[in-house]
Amino acid sequence: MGHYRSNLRDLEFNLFELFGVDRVLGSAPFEEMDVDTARAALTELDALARGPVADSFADADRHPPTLDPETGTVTLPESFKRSYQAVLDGEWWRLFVPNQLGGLGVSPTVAWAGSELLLGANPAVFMYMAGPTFAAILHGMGTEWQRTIANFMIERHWGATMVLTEPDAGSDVGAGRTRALAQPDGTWHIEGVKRFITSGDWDIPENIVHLVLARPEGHGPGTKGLSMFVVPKFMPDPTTGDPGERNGVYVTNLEKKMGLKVSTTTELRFGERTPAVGWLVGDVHEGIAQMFQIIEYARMMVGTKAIATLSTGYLNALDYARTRVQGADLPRATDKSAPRVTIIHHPDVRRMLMAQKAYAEGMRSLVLYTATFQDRIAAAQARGESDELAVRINDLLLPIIKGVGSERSYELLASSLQVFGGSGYLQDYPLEQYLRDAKIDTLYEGTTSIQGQDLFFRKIVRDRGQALTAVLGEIQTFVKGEAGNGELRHEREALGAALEDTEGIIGAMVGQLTSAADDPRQVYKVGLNTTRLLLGVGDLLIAWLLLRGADVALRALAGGADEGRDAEFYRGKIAAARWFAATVLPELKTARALAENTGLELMDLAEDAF
Ligand code: ST9
Ligand code: FAD
Repeated sequence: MGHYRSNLRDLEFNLFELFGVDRVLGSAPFEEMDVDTARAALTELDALARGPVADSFADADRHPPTLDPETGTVTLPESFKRSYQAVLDGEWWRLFVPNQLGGLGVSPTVAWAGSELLLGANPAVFMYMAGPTFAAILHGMGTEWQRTIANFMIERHWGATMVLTEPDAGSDVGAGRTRALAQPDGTWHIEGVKRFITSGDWDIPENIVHLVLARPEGHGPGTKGLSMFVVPKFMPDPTTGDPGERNGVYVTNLEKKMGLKVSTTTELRFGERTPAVGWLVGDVHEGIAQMFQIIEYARMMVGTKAIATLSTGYLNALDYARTRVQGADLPRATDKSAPRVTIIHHPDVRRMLMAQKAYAEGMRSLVLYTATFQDRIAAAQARGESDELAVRINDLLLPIIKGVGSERSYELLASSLQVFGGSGYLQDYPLEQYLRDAKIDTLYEGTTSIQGQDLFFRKIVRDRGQALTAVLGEIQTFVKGEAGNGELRHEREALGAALEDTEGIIGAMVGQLTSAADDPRQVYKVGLNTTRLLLGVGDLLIAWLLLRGADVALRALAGGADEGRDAEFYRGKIAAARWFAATVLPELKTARALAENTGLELMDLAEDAF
């Protein structure tokens, strides 16, 4: 059996039992997909993910890509290429491509559910598939010529990168120094050094298109002075797309990393050997806003990747706990002749397993709940309308998926490994690689600090609380409702208290921000609380979604769910929700007290005292 343990049952539970995605399938723009086709697609993806995609997971880690510094070309391990090819052959690269550009007509909910399967099995395979998806975004904002390039990217399966980071411009993208020089023929020459660029070179696609942020001469400082350029590795023939002359962008370093080794992380130098020719995207200087269309997609992807890894980590740990025999059952621990039991009998192992289960399933619900707003956005667009509230809520939830998804997954993957005891530390099991591969998720696409700030300053304060109020309002309705038919009364009360505590944290932070108008140092207090808020809102949402799931499960059981697998599945959903409400939600009270009593001691402390 391969390393990957998927949870197709829970994905389908979320889609069709919890969020009623069947209601949007079959109507524009998803008219080509009904529930049966969606289920069939997920079943096929599941088999592909557990089989050929997962196959190269360990081998590609042990035999990472190599760089030829002379030519700047990168060679991927053969085993990995086979996994990539299997996804390509299955036409799954069309997953996020809109219908009119050759997509599969899949709703975002179904597409993200399918993505979890690939991201859990071998995340780098998914990431190398960026070309057609980035092309679809470029198509939406590019000039006619750039739309032609986008079509080449889709039809010919080119690679693509997003190129922001520089040695002195990481979180602070606006500090970028890469220059763009306008040419008389309307093209631009890009000059500078970018670092940490994912998929900067690899030896499968015939061409790679770099989407690069650079500062045109004379433009102002910060992110607003940056523009976005399309810079191909090979200049394409304008009619056929055939790769022509080599463009002046080269990989000059391949980073050696802790994990996710098969995903190349490269230094890219522009314009050092020959000019690096690019085109200004859309002929407008709106680089950071354009790049954020890609970043938003990538942040959702990173959160989903992390959560997918936690889920397989948990299911591997569960398998191990069911078979590993060690020690006696605790009530008989003093009886030295008592039979030895499997470790799933031990309370502390159960504690670890339940934390992993509840977070993995709760965060899966969070991803798919967010995707329901992407479904709404797409459906409104198909009607020629715009669903502003759905856009705002999607924006609000993205930093939570990315920030909470990555932090909690990494933290709990350590517990998955712990369940294996010393064996988890060995390469005999996938856990040590899961942990190494998942650490990056708290770092790239904006660190957790950046997600927390994005949540508070942009998605709450700047939004004037509109999206937040809508979501918290739904939670309040659930608290006051009858969900669970009496059986979830205590849990709904706990959720109500946690909702008040979350509002308390936000209230405290808004107060701190307001007092910064008179005393600017007060804003430090906000900065001391942004990650606390991020994790707290995450816990609140996870609890709410788990309880909604428990409500569905209770009704399924009352309706006579199949004894055996199905009934146990539903009982597991109820148990996870109850455990989360009883164990995690009370922590929000402490978080609130800490937020309300935040002082400036930490900021007053001299650096030498640290
Ligand atoms: C990276 C890549 O890390 C990692 C992995 C790449 C993997 C690629 C592969 C992807 C997978 C694809 C696969 C598909 C396959 C599918 C098929 C499979 C089978 N939302 O606040 P201000 C904009 S890349 C929207 O003043 P500062 C906005 O335009 C590197 N827009 O910021 C705003 O203007 P306005 C990632 C936002 O102080 C403007 O920015 N690096 C948002 O100037 C200025 O805003 C990072 O992420 C937002 N949330 O700059 C950098 N926020 O206000 C992290 C800002 O007028 N750092 N804008 O609307 C930050 O995010 C900083 O906060 C900063 C600050 C740079 C924005
Ligand atoms: P820094 O910005 O130096 O941050 C260091 C620490 O300080 C962090 O803990 C951070 O949270 C904190 N910090 C920084 N600023 C603030 C602040 N204002 N407030 C509070 N805390 C702050 N980039 C691309 O453009 N394209 C890619 O494809 C890409 N792929 C990557 C792949 C890998 C494997 C890696 C490691 C990185 C990749 N990156 C890519 C870059 C990645 O997005 C950056 O590493 C990330 O944005 C953080 O920047 P930094 O590493 O310079 O850290």
